[in-house]
Amino acid sequence: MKKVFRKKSLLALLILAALLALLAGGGGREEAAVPQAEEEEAAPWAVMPENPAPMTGETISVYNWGDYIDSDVIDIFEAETGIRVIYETFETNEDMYAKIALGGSSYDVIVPSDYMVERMIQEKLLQPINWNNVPNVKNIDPRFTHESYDPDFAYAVPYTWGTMGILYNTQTVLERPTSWDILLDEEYRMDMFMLNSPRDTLAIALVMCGHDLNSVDPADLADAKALLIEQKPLVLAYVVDEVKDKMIAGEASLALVWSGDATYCMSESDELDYVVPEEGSNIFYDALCIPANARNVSGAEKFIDFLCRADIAAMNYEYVGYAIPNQAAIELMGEQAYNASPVNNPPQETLDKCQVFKYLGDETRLYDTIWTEIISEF
Ligand code: N2P
Repeated sequence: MKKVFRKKSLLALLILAALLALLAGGGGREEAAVPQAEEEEAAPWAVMPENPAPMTGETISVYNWGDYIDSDVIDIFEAETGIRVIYETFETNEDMYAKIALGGSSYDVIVPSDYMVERMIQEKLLQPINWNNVPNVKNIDPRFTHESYDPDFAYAVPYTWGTMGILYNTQTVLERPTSWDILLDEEYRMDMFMLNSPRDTLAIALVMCGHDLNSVDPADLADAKALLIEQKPLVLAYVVDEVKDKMIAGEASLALVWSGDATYCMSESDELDYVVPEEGSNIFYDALCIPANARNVSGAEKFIDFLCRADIAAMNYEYVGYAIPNQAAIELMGEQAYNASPVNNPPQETLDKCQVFKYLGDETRLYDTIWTEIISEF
């Protein structure tokens, strides 16, 4: 996967080079001509240290979403600290939770979303973070801290945020969709992907039925279930990370996706666009947390602090593509360039219609049962 914003970075570099050339040569001399654009990308925000630290034998174990970090970031961390990162990925909050709650595995850093942070705090599966050891947390915009899922800002460092919406192919979906209803349009039979993620997909079905996306009313959920079963003949597949390559390859016209994945797809294909339908959607926050049973807490703190560093967060943003709460990184990249993305910087009226998932306590089981029934129904 290449850097999401490579094209933009290259453009910025060219403009800078042109300005420098003008300043240096007054425009007259041959050798001050604008340098040719290199094939490769602009200089990254952060670079590998020239003399990597020797490996210390210390390790940290990180459990993150798929496609959710630039591997260069991990390499630089290892080279700067001598701490080796053992890295594993998951596709949904529920998969990650099941693994941690079963207790068999121990991770030092995990990346749950809002409602899952809330659940894991309640279930004592996370430990409070010692901010003295994470000084770069000062780079996080305070508008993203003290959220409802971690009101005391004690357990979770906001990493990314985004919306859920529809990624669509402008060659086959000729009018920009405004409503989620397009996900029930017979014209797109076997021509759409849905998220293989119970909370996300059920939330959209709830919204399509006119219900609250945090509803636990069995009648509302029965409506959502009926809608998703009715929709099944239109669905080519329920997928998570694979949706990106499939949409770029033009395998379907529509997909329910997270905004950062849309950003990536749109950087790879001019035929794709993203919309948050007018009925509203989910806004999510994914956060760096230390599990209660972490083995290397000090290593975890170092890694989280490293990810909060402005140059590292900027570099990581350009790879991952999801909106970030790191104000220092945004300033480094240029606020204007960062805000230019309508996908990552939606208008306020869109945000006003988006809601955060709440942890639903025991009712979560109802979601899980319904989801299994939907997926296994033919
Ligand atoms: C990245 C997954 C994004 C997580 N592949 C959405 N909460």
